[in-house]
Amino acid sequence: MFKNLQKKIDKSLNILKGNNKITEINIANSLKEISKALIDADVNYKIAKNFIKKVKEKSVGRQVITSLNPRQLIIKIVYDELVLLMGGKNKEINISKTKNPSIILICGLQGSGKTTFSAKLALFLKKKNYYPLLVAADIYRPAAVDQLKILVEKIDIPVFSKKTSDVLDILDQSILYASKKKRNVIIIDTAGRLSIDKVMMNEIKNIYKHSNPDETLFVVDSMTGQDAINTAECFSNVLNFNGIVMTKLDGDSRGGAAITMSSLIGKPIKFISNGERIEDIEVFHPDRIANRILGMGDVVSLVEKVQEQFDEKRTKNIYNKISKDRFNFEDLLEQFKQVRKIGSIKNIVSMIPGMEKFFGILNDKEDSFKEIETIILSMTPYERKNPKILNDISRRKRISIGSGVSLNHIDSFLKKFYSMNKIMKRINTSSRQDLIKDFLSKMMQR
Ligand SMILES: Nc1nc2c(ncn2[C@@H]2O[C@H](COP(=O)(O)OP(=O)(O)OP(=O)(O)O)[C@@H](O)[C@H]2O)c(=O)[nH]1
Ligand SMILES: [Mg+2]
Repeated sequence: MFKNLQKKIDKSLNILKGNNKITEINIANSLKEISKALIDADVNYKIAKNFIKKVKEKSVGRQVITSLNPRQLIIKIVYDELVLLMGGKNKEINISKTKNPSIILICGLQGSGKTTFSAKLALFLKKKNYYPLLVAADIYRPAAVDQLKILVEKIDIPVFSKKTSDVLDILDQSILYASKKKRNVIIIDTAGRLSIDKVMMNEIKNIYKHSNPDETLFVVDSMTGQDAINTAECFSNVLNFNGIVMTKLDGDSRGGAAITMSSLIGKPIKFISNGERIEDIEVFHPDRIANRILGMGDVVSLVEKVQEQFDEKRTKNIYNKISKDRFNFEDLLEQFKQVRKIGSIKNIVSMIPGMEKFFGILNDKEDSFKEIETIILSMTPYERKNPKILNDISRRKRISIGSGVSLNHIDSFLKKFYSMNKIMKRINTSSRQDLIKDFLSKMMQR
């Protein structure tokens, strides 16, 4: 799924490798390729164009946090836009907590995968400790009942069926059956229908009204590409379904429909069905799919963490402290903690080229991190807030004994801290983040 798209996007982003600033020129080619990749994946041209426009707006001129490179930042921006395009947050299936049984209605075109999905959903819900009952409400295809029974025979989920031409009667009977068998969720598998077939569309409307479902899912075959979107649109004009199920995403589907469906129809994709086995069902999480499409989950989470660390407010605060000579040991400790949050130091360095500058010629600085931390933790709170009082040798001696760090090391740490503070105060830099990073990196050097 999405393999081709992923390959192409990866290639387009690699154009940015080696650049250390985002400019309109250096991302233009990259964005052109991303747009092509989306269109090749069957994303509608207008959507692809709009997508690129948004990515461009968010990236050009944006200052790259120096520990990130433009490629990483663009990956994050593309990722965010993809998540938004796919509907943002995952929307869960509605199952009533009060109504017993809760009713789920499955509808869609012929052959879209309704019956297979109904069985998959039953297993999915069983694993979530529900007691589902499948209802065969396809009165036109006698084999449909057997198909359901075969699908679920190994997983011990009952199927309700009845030979009748009255589909509403099946619904009524199934509810009675469910309460007798202590089943708390009913999944109604309906016959396939075309949106232009008035009789059949009327039937589904009646089923909908009569069963008053807590959740109505529209099943659509992703292999039909743009047509999938058109059918969903037609159905949504007739039936107010809550969510979409995209099936056959394991096949030759290029994925475009799955990417654009929810923004075009205005309803969330709730599940994807990606295989013929009954276990092949997945809750649709836009963020996870975006990760899959980009194939760079580690970069995305890294950028998120780095952005969080260098959030503007905190940076401003530290900057103010440094420039007013009020940066103290507690602040330093806090900065170390923030850096640590990003992950192990070695990992950071291997993942972000810019970080190396941050830590200087950093190989194994974990030790000096620890040593500084130990020194600071051996100070009294008052000392941490007032670095200058450590001029007093007796205090330094006490800290040395408490921390087990030699007086020499403590003195050299303090010397650096005082002089860095002085220098930083005077430096006129355009980037506050650079200033703070330089500060920390100098502190790490011995
Ligand atoms: N590869 C693949 N095949 C699927 C998937 N879902 C369904 N199929 C296959 O698609 C065909 C049609 O699936 P059904 O579940 O019978 O579709 P339906 O919508 O119930 O069909 P009708 O009831 O005739 O309208 C079957 O051969 C399924 O095995 C899927 O996610 N991946
Ligand atoms: Mg069927």
